[in-house]
Amino acid sequence: MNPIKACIFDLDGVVVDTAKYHYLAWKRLAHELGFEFKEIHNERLKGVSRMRSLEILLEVGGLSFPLERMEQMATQKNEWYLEYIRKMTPDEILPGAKELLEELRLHNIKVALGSASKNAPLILERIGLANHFDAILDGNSVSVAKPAPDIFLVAAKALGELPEHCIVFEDAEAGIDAAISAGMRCVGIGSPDNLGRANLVIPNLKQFTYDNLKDYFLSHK
Ligand code: B16
Ligand code: MG
Repeated sequence: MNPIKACIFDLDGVVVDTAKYHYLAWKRLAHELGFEFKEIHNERLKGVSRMRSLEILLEVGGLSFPLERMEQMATQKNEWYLEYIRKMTPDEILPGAKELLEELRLHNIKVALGSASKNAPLILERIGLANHFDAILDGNSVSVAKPAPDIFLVAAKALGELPEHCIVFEDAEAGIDAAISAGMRCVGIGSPDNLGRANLVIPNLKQFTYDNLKDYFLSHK
């Protein structure tokens, strides 16, 4: 049985709900381009990089543009997104996330952030959790995004731990696939309908403890 030495947390959907701000900003861009971007479409953007999100959005609108124009659009969307996240407060931390991070460190389990977002450091600072991680890896830390395993592999390396000793907490299919490719065990946060490939799926981190983690992973292969 592999021990648990480190936990790697995704940000959006696990620690905070920034998907709603991404949605507002993408919706505004779609509106300017003359089509409607619905909440159901937004599901496809969870966990994927900014440029991949834009590709999906343009696919929904049936539009295509040269790369240079797409880069301008992504920059514009990010400026709108930043208007929202600059106003975030610690009240927006999802239930149970801060408690679990603190409990893990108390038991000498290392914790890292492994997010696709290039805005992760700003978000952590706004919600007051920047000092709760031993390492912070974000969209600037790797050149290939989830579902590639890179973000989680660099996080394990930054913590000085082997992938098989790490547990990933993820809310997106792309993130679960990234964890599996990295050779890590993972907890899906959300529904087994789309996160069924995770070892364990829970609805949220509310009242989820280090004991729950040990009970599951140290008694299952
Ligand atoms: P940014 P995560 C992801 O965060 C979001 O789920 C995804 O919707 C977003 O496109 C991606 O970050 C990039 O974000 O535009 O801020 O760089 O779930 O990996 O923490
Ligand atoms: Mg996420």
